[in-house]
Amino acid sequence: MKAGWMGLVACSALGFAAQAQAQTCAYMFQGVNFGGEVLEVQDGDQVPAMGSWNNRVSSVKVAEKCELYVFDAVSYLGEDNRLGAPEIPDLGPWKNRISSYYCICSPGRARD
Ligand SMILES: [Ca+2]
Repeated sequence: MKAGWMGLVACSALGFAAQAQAQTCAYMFQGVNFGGEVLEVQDGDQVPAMGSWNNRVSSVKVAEKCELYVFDAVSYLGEDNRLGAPEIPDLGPWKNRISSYYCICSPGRARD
């Protein structure tokens, strides 16, 4: 039904391999323009429920070669979106809406 599920399967395999060398995949911020509290997301992270961060992310930074997949509902359900731009200071229609996510970086690429 959703293209995101294929990515989720790939993410599970890649995320497992990435555990050994945790790297920052993205940062999420509660305020626009990267303000307020910040949540660091590691390569391979899969978060089906965000607790106090539910519907509170307003801006994000995504590391180079990495992609952050976000969902409107918990457990990777609802509308989804792929965020690959390096910096998104205002999520616009996705502001205060993300309820689950996973983040994956391309394998075999060196990043700082
Ligand atoms: Ca939501």
